[in-house]
Amino acid sequence: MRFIFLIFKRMTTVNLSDYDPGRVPSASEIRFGIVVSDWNSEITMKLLIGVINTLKKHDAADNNIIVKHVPGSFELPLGAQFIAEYDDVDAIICLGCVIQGETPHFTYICQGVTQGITQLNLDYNIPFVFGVLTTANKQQALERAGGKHGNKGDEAAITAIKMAALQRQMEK
Ligand code: DLZ
Repeated sequence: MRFIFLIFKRMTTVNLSDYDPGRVPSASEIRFGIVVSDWNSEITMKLLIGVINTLKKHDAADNNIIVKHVPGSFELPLGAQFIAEYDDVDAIICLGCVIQGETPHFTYICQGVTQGITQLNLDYNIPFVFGVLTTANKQQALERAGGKHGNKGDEAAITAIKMAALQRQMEK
């Protein structure tokens, strides 16, 4: 009975950043681009801090991390493409926060950014990581940007490291 309760408690209090990332390769030789949306900047700055802290925790060098800002999440794919075209990076992390409003705008922005980032992953030979929160309200976003559900930025950073390392491993 206690076992079932513990499983249930675990399911109801899951922290998104508690997942076991397994072995994370060193990021010391990896160059990262980060493109961050200024819309809902209170949230996106927290995601950015999560990404940078996690990259550094895995030995990324300061001068191997470049950060570019775009106005909103809809601009993330093009901002990421600019980095891919004009900078020399191994992985690009896209950070944004789309909060549902009263109109279908939310749906269109989410579709645009999701399809845009998916397309970039297939068009370029480097990973573009989807670090975009899509939430019903600001509270849900705060909970996923360093709150009770962890920081989505941490996960995005781990994904970028792993995918860049995989690419290097494959090209050898
Ligand atoms: C216009 C808009 C709205 C209503 N909501 C958001 C949002 O919740 N999160 C976000 O990142 N951006 C939002 N935007 C701005 C769009 O992403 C985009 O910047 C504008 O439509 C201009 O292309």
